[in-house]
Amino acid sequence: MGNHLLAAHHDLISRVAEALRRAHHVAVLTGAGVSAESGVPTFRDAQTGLWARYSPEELATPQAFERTPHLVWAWYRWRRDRIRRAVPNSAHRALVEVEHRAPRFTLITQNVDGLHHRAGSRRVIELHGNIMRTKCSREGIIVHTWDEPEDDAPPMCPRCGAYLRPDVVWFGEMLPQEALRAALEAATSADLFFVVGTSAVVQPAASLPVEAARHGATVVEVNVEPTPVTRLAHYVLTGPAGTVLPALVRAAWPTP
Ligand code: BV8
Repeated sequence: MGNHLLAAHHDLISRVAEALRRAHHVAVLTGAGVSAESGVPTFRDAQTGLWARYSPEELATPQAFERTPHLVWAWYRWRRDRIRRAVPNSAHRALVEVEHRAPRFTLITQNVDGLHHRAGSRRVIELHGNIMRTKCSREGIIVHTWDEPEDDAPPMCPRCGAYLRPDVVWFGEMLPQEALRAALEAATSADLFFVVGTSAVVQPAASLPVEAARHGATVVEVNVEPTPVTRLAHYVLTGPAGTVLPALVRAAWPTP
């Protein structure tokens, strides 16, 4: 990054850090970009290997599970294995620090990888569920242990025999009502709203920064590229979340 860019960036960081220090309620919406530096592929990353020929939108649906349960189950098992090997990165850790410092803090994530919890975040709203949780596809109850079948077939519910499925929200499925309500309440009451590492296209999550701005919040976007949120953000910090967020925390709360 050239010196002039660095200087502009530095000035921007200082102004956002000042807003962070003064904020009463900080709310943050994260997307796959905060887990990218932990090696968890984002939805926009080209899928690799066997999955290269599929797009997440066509696999993360009830129809796909209905039609090809083995394929969808195998995709989630592959993703769970990658997530188990991933560790939270400095972006996740910076958000834990903000949670400790802000008078009120709400973390709303679209991610299903559980890395915010593993980093130490406590107040986390998981809008789209959690890939490490598995439920009965018929009863919806969470199942903790099951017999892994020999082939790629999804395991059966020990109670009713229906296929098990990941406890995530698929396209076309309703979001968990309580999570969505809490996220909307946070977005409309926050005075500082961060949007970090999301392409901001998936609804209704992508409406949260719009609601926040409508209710007078200062909106800060952290991303490596422009998104539909960029035009409504008051501050746009362009760069990887793993670099920008720690720099913000250091500037807001310098440690001796
Ligand atoms: C609902 C869980 C309604 C599953 C996910 C037309 C047709 C059909 C449906 C719709 C339609 N129009 C709108 C819809 C609704 C649909 C939708 O929004 N579709 C989109 C594609 C247009 N939404 C839904 O279906 C939702 N439900 O609307 O229900 C309803 C109403 C009544 C009755 C019944 C139903 C459900 C949406 C939830 C889907 N599930 N995930 C799983 O994980 O397998 S969504 C999934 O993609 C993620 O969870 C995430 O939310 C979403 C987008 O991903 P991002 O997180 O943004 O990641 P992405 O890869 O896109 O971008 C990464 C960003 O990070 C980029 O900007 C990149 O620049 C940046 N980045 C990269 N590296 C870094 C970085 N930034 C910073 N630092 C870095 N290092």
